[in-house]
Order: sequence, then C-alpha cells, then structure tokens
Amino acid sequence: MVMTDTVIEQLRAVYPDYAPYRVSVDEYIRFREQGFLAVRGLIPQHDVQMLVDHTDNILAGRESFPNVPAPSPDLTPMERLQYYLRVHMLHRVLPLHERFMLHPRTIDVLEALIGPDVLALQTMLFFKGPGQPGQGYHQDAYYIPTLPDTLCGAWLAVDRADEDNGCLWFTVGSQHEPIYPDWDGQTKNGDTVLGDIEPIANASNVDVTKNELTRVAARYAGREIKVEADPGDVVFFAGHVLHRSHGNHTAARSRRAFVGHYCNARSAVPWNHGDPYEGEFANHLHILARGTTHLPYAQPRFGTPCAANIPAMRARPVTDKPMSMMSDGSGIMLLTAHADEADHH
Ligand SMILES: O=C(O)CCC(=O)C(=O)O
Repeated sequence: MVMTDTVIEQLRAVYPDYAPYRVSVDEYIRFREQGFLAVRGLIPQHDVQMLVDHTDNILAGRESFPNVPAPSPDLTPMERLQYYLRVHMLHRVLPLHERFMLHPRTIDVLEALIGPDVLALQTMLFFKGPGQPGQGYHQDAYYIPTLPDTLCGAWLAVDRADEDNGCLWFTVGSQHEPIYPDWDGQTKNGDTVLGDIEPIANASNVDVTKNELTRVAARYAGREIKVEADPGDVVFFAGHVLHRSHGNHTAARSRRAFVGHYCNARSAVPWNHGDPYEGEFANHLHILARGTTHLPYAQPRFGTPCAANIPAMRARPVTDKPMSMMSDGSGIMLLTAHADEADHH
C-alpha cells in the first residue's frame, strides 16, 4: 500500500522512528530463486534492545511469561540460560510480542513478497542458550497449512547468529518441492494429491539418518546455504523451503531470535496452534497486519497499530473507470483506463 503521512504518524505512535522499507526487484527475485531473503538491519537496534532486555529480565526472574513455569531462583546462571528453548504464541499474552509480530518494517517486506494482504498467524521466541539443540530439516507449511499455500516465516536475530551458536541453513531449490506428509508427525498435512508423493518420517529430527527429508535435501547437494545474521537482520523464508539449524555449541553465547509466521490474508487458515476453533477455518483468530480481505480476521489484543485497526490501511486505490490491457498505438500493451462510456465493456 502507499503509506500516507497520516498512516505513518499512527504507526510512529508505537514505532517512533518508523520509515517504510521498499523491497527491490532484485530482493523479490532472490526470495523466489533461493527460497529465502535476508534483509540486513531491517529492525532498528534500539527496538532489538527491547527484546534483549525482555529476555534478560525473564531469565533473571524480573518478568515472567503468563501461564509458563518460570526458572527457579536456585538455578545457576548457566542453568538459567538453558531453561527455555523456545516459547510459542506469546503475542496473545504480551504486548511486546504483538508489537514485534506487527512491526511495520517486517510487514513492509511481507507485503511485497506474499501480499499485498498480510495475515499474522504465529510467533515464537527462541532462547537457544549454550548447549541447546537445533531443529532438523523441515518445511514450515507442513505445520501451518494455508489454502492457497502462501506461508512465509520472518526470523529476527536478537543476538548474532552464526555457525557456532546455531544459525539457520537453507536448502536452495527445495522451495519448489511439495510439502511431504509425515506419517509419524503431528498433522495429516502435506501435498497428498500428488500421485507419486512418498511420505516421510521424522521431519525436524536433528538426526539426519532418522529425518527422511534428508533424502529430499540430497537432490540439492551442495546447495545448502548458511545464513549468519546480526541483531536486527530479518530472514524471510518460504513455507516449502527445507531448512534447519544446528545446536548451540558455544560455551556462553545465546542465540535468541523472534520468529513470526504470516500468510496472504486471502488464504484460508485451518490452523490455530492446536487450540480448538469454531468451524473449518481459524482466520478470525489471526490478525490482519496489512491490506484487506474478504475473509474474517482478528483485532490485535493490545491495540498495536496495523490494518485491522487503521481503516486507511485497508483502503485499496480504485479508479472510477474500467481498466484494460490496451495497445498504446506503438504495439506496446499498457494497463489503460477506458476513456469513453462506450468502451466500458
Ligand atoms: O531458529 C531455529 O533454530 C529454527 C527456526 C525454524 O526453523 C523455523 O522457525 O521454522
């Protein structure tokens, strides 16, 4: 959408120095060619510092997550760093997490990659302290189905993430693969309509001999890319791309990250993180971050500004004349407004 000054002002009430981010054609192409796109420095450092302070406070017992057991005061500093691996869906209970889920710089990128209408579905906060495990090959759209399938992850580095503390790795080319059903998995999802698809077992298992997506990854041998990231970098990745992370092998460095999952707001979403929902789809439980939709959506619980609560963000520019692809007279086809009433057909 074209950001008007009024909309930018409303967003700046929560994100004081927000400046819209414009995705380039080159970035758009790279996202499709590689299945992921790292946007460096997308989130300002003082914003990232809020997540650093928040997670430090959690581990020190100065803040707590509602309904999640807190670390006991008797733990050693190392035991504290290793207490949480990841916590899901905190945007439904903590304003700070809703703020990061709907960060307009993140949504600017999603609008270009999977939009224009963007629905915010899920969040995870990774602590991944020293010694904590990674996650083996998996495809996110297996866990979070969207119909049509438009899922995209946005992974914000809170600490520096590198090979030693368990950054992300992507298998380039695998974004074109179907979603493999996992008979031993948590869902019945997958592209089972394909006549010859072979189900796999143990997606996400870090043991490559057990994780049967290893045989899919083998088709792209030599094309796995390590994506190191600095605080504030956001890595966007498509729902089908095979990706994984290794364990944190450092002695003292955590690898914290804030992850959101999103889809085009015109997709139907039969998913709500395991919670029951009325009816076939759960779109009404997920937040409209940008644009508009003919489907239901939720309001942000803590009032974070986004399309759900700013009507101007849901407006689509319309012309008062029908448009057609028409020749400009030199043989070039252009999207052109009909000039005369007589042409309105
Ligand atoms: O951060 C990680 O280690 C894994 C994250 C991941 O694979 C995901 O969000 O799908």
